[in-house]
Amino acid sequence: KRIKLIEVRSELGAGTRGASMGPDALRVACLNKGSDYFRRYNSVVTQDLNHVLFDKTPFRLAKHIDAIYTVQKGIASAVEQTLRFGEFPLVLAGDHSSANATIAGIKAAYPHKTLGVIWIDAHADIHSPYTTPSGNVHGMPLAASLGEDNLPCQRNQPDADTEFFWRRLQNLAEPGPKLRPEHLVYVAVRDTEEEENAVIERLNIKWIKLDEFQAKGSRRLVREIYEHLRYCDLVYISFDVDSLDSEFSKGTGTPVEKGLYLSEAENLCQDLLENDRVVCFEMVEINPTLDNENTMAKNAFNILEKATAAIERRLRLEEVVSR
Ligand code: DIR
Ligand code: MN
Ligand code: MN
Ligand code: MN
Repeated sequence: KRIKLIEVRSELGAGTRGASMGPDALRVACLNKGSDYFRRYNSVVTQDLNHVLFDKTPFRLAKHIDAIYTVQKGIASAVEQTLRFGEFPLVLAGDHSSANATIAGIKAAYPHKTLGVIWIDAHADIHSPYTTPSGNVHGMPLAASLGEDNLPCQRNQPDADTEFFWRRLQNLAEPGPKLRPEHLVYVAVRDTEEEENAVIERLNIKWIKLDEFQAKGSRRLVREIYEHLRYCDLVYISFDVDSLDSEFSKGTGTPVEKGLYLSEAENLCQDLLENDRVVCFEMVEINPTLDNENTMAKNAFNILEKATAAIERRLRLEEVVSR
């Protein structure tokens, strides 16, 4: 079993331009470090539609949601095909709206399995067009995967076209919710809106804050996370680089203070990825146009190398066992 890189050069869901160059920034960090990472793995690049950014979008409450839907179909199908081929999809994406498609792709490959999601991010990304303060779709992937609109907290009235595409995202790859709230775990989330806090509370979503992580340490927390996800057959880990402290994450659209230290993120990803139920890892939101000396991608690349090494150790182990 091998790792396959899936590069998503889309930034349509972000509020700031430049995240589509995130995968390229990681490549540059790799070259400067003298690593052969990007030579070791095959990669596919999914279709992007970034040219629509030059047009004014009619979707004020979910900007470019029509093009995002097309992009997401490509991502879901690449993830599904990779899994069906027996490979491990490692997704390097621009903006985080991609995660709804990654989740849909995993569910399409394993329709009868229960999926758990570990969301490492400064943000909860659980808005809908009915609650969004910004209209940026990268703040919505989890609501789409959960099939959640959060109508009790409605503050916007999306038009029929927006609702049409929002339903398409919620029903991507196959109809119905892909994820149940009890199978979602937040780590390092610390910048949320009222509407998000309300839905997190109503759905009773597990939320591990930074002080708890730091008090217990990575090992123990990872054990607790997998205990919480004990009924899940498969696990997907989504890593938004703004989970890192803003000191290390200048090159991302929305840096937030009081986040993970580099070594904490490395240990967390490494420990999480040693679990044999993990079928996919994703890293998102690197924006080199906001950066200085490509620091964000250099930091993220170190985490990516550690995470990948943990996946490789596991895949080798599984090979020995199955022989
Ligand atoms: C804010 C910011 N919650 C929004 N979200 C994200 O616009 O929905 N920033 N995901 O990275
Ligand atoms: Mn995010
Ligand atoms: Mn199907
Ligand atoms: Mn974020």
